[in-house]
Amino acid sequence: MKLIISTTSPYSRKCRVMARELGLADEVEEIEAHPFDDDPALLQANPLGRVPCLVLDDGQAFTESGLIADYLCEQAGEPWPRGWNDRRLEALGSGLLDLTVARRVEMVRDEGIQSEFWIQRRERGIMRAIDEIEQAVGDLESPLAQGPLTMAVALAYMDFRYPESGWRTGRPHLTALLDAWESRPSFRATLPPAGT
Ligand SMILES: N[C@@H](CCC(=O)N[C@@H](CS)C(=O)NCC(=O)O)C(=O)O
Repeated sequence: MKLIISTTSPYSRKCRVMARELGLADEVEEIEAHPFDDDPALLQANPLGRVPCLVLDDGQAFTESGLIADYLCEQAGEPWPRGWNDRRLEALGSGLLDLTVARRVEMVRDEGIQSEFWIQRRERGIMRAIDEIEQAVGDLESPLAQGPLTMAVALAYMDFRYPESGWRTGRPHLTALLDAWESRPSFRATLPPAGT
């Protein structure tokens, strides 16, 4: 199968980390496409024009990182716990990702059309979400599940695109969660290239 990705996309990173963690790296060929270049291979696989997109050997394409993550877990024999608590944590982590990406999109618009209203609205949402997540991950048994991974990917993306947020201050559980993921080869192998 082929996984169409961008190396700076946190949604792509989640799927790339999972392929490595689940022992599927040899079966998942990564193909790079920058979504804003309207790469024909990406548009053919995913009419939404977004990464990641997983294309199976029979041509069937899966969009949405959460769906791709579930598919990869099934292929690997469901080695990670996946109850409602994990799904709840994953939804919070995905929401944090969405807000952080939306903030970034607003920040890179030309100055004249940037909206301070939307930037501030996203930032308030991000801070409320990480406070909630700090409580929610307090008694996690293991970082190896989709919920904690999604949160770790979102926090790493904040370090990458919103480093001035200062999210670590007063949030020891989140700091420990990202530290745990950053020590893993799968996470190190999927770092966005420097200077991007
Ligand atoms: N909900 C989607 C979001 C994917 C997404 O927004 N990817 C971004 C890159 S980080 C993208 O391809 N953006 C291009 C666009 O929105 O046109 C998922 O979880 O896969």
